[in-house]
Amino acid sequence: MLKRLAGTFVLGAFAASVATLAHAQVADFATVDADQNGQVSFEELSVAGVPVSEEVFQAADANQDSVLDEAEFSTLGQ
Ligand SMILES: [Ca+2]
Ligand SMILES: [Ca+2]
Repeated sequence: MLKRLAGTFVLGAFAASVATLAHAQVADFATVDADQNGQVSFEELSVAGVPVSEEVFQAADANQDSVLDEAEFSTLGQ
């Protein structure tokens, strides 16, 4: 019983830390925009280690120009 409770607690703590990390990475547009051109490409996201799938990237790219501006970037993960 005690062992089972401890396992649940560890899993919960792990999930919380992953969620915090993902949120912090997605929020920092200037860091992800490696060439500082005001737009983030899918490649820049990958290099920055942001866990975004191609489907999520395309869904966030509202004007379909294959890059995310800061407004489009802010919709990632929402
Ligand atoms: Ca860029
Ligand atoms: Ca765009």
